[in-house]
Amino acid sequence: YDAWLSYPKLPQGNLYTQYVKWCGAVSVTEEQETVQAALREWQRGIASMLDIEAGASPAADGFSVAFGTFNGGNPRVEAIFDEAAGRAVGPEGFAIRTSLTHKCIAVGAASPAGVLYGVFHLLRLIGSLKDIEHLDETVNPVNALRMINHWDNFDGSVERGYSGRSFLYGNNRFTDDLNRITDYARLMSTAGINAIAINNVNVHALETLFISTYLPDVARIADVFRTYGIRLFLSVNFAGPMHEGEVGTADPLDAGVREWWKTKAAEIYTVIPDFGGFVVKADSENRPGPFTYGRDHADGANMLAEALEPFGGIVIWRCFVYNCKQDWRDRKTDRARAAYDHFKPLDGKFHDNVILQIKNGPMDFQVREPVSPLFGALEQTNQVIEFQIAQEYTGQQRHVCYLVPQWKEIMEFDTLAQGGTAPVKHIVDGSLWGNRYSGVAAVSNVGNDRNWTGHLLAQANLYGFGRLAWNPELSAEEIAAEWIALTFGTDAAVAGVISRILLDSWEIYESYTAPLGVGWMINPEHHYGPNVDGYEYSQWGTYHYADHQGIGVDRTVATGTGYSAQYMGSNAQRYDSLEECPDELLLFFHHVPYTHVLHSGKTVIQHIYDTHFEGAERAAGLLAAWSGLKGRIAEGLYVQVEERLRGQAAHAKEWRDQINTYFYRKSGIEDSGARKIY
Ligand code: GCW
Repeated sequence: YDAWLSYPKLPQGNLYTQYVKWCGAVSVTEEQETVQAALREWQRGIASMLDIEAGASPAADGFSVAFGTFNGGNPRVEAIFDEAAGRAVGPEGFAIRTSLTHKCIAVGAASPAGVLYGVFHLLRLIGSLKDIEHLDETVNPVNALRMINHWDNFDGSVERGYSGRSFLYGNNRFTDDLNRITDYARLMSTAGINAIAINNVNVHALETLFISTYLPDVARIADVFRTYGIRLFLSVNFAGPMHEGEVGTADPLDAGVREWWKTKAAEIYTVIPDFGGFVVKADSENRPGPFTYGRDHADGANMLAEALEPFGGIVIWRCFVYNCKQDWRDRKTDRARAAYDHFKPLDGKFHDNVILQIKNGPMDFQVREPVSPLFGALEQTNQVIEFQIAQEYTGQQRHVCYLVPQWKEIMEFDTLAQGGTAPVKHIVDGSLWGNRYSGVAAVSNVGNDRNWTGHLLAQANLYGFGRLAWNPELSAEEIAAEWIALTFGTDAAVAGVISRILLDSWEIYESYTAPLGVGWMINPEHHYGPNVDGYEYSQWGTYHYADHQGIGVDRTVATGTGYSAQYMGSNAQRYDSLEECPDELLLFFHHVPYTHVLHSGKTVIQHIYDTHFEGAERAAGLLAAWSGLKGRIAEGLYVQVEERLRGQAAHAKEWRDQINTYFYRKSGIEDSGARKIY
């Protein structure tokens, strides 16, 4: 339950002695609630890790820790940081410095939230056994918006939730358990999150009333979040004005509709003065939107933006827009093209308090997809990238799949925008185009399960997302190491095993599921488990086109959907070319015979067999590796992961067999290794 705020007890030794020396006294002078929350976190952490109380008065030998805002009146903070030091610290950043002269480690920040981030930074250093006697760092978050999207419904269900039910609502009521929400806010803020949308983007009837009838309940959650530097957002129903029967249309150009939204915005800000804004899924998967009135997404988004602008609110408009009533015979309509086709022509038409939220890939959070070509294509539009921490298509938190390496790869992808080096990370952090708003968002993976995420190891994705959003330069290894130390303690052998499991897990999951970027091959609706043709004849535009000769989607310019041309320069060329296309995305871009030879030297069919046999074996290996931890970590933690890894190993075999058998029968080609194919 405490996750990365467990603060495991540290081993005796030189560093332990060092920590005890410095941390026995703490000086905080501000009453401000966020600074006080930081103090509570500090005292909790120190008591648990070091077994000492951090008292208010300096210890006899004079060593102490002090923290506060630069102008908050804490004499030690003010003595240790001069004005120049303060200037280097951004609105949410902090400086941390060990002063031997003052015998004080000071954390100074421009804002209370910065103090909280800084204090947790120091706790993290201690929790990972780092020296704290020579600190001198200034740390600012790279991304301004670091956001979590909940897909929680008012009835307590969670769309694509794999960790129990919602802890925000149940039975169409807001929860009374503000303690859990407070702990959630602690977890989120210490991971660096500063914005949370609390309800599903599919806004149903009652949730439509969150901006009216239920506003007081929403405000109670916003109060909790505020203490932890988190702004609350709501997903809204584009047809809201009609829903309440006050206006007969939701046409964004209708004066009455515009007035309605303005009034709503004003009402919201009277009770939640720091309200973040709206998240909107419109004209997507049967949700209402501006298309009904012959208007476009810019008309829709701008209308809401005008209503929020006077209060500093923003509109986060999702780009997950595509035709979900397709016919598999139609080879020209391509879901992958949709986001770009819809939004590229609107570049520059959005108000500057609108942010487009773009899923990382053109399809839908598959284990492997190319990066959305909208990144780099929108030069005059604020944008955030949307990841999915919830493992909808990556094992649903029954399989371990540490997603930070995938997110890193996406952030590093060079879009070649402006003809130069333009990785996704520089687009979403706003530095490439100098956007007013920018950042990173992700769909949450938490629920009311005791351990928050169902699979204990899925906590690493939640923590990892926050850390990566804060600083995309952190490596997947570093993030894993931090999370492991904070959760399991500092035993190096334990860390080695867990780190390996995490870092191998994405590749392993990919290897026994859908091959070479083709995606899907899952059971319809709930999306769990293998079903090669599960989506092959559906309306959702998710096909692999496997027949007895070959497999893959032709997205080339000459003979396919032309999707490859949505990329820039050599990216377009590389994907379009059968010779140059990277193996892992081959079937995303090309339809090839099973005998096509990959860069790896293997045929496509042999690749499928090999990866599936190896993948299932490696999944079993994860369980074996974990078994080595028995007795070395808390039994409760050990057992829950063991149970999941056991399930994964068995399920990976099922994947292996379903996929291999299907393609063996389709292709009629034998496995060169003559292994058992059912
Ligand atoms: O990934 C798909 C999910 C839907 C989801 C949709 C979206 C909230 O299967 O459950 O709806 O994407 O992102 O809007």
